[in-house]
Amino acid sequence: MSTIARRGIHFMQRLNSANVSSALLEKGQNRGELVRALGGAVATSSLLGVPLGHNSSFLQGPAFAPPRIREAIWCGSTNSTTEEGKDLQDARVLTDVGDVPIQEIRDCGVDDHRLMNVISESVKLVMEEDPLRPLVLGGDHSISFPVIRAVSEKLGGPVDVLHLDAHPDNYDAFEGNIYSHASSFARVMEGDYVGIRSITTEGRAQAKKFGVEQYEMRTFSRDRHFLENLKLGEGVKGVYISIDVDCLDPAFAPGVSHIEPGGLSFRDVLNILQNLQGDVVAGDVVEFNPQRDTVDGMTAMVAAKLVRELAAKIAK
Ligand SMILES: [Mn+2]
Repeated sequence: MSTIARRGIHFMQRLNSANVSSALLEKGQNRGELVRALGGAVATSSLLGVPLGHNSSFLQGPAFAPPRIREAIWCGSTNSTTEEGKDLQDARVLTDVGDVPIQEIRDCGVDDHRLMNVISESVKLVMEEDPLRPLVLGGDHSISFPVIRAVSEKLGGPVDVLHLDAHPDNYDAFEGNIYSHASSFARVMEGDYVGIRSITTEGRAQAKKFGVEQYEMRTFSRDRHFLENLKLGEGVKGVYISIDVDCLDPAFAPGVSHIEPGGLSFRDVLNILQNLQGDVVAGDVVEFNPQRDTVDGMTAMVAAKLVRELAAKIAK
């Protein structure tokens, strides 16, 4: 039996032992309802896969990432506890609502404008199920725009965006594509960026235009103390964290489309995440490209640990 199937059975056994009503278990499809029945969760991270890779300017492999990340989250080589001690097997910490069927929708001839709306609507559906909060598995970085739009619309106001990336992704329309993975943050239009090390003149001009704070790798050692003690989300609806796996140095995460040496270490990213003060309302982990990973799936494990620690940050 696959690990994921076995985990599904454990999930149902836990619900049974927690005296969740059998009528609810039989319906069984509504994760929000099941988590509420367990009681005691203020916020539960809910995986939502968005297997979209066609807005990449170079390679399209990120479309294959969500199942590889799930497999790595539940891989028997590690346990289900996060660094600060949350148990991912507890459905109040982490649950999963599956993938948006991106390819099937595209096969019906749906264009990108409508596809972005489908992604936004899917995120809103997750958020309707209190206490679920979306933790989105990319996909290329173009998905952050419809996800952040949905989170902000659903919460009724702006959120602070913490964006960790080798690239600012703020071209107005990269190669003419307004939905390009290199343009998602021009659409989002505001946020704080960390880890930038591949930036063009347009990237700097766009950041200035939108009032974005950028922290570059070349000055990271100077900014480290500040970035590892961020306080975000005050006066807005919360904090959104978008992690492009290529924010990491390729020594830590070779399985990405755009290999850019000189990045953050895995521990740098965890320090930023774990010390961040603020209400994290949603997030994404994007741009893992399984087609460029090592044979033993090292980057899948790296992406999975980013998801696990981000899940712990969201859940309470
Ligand atoms: Mn990037």
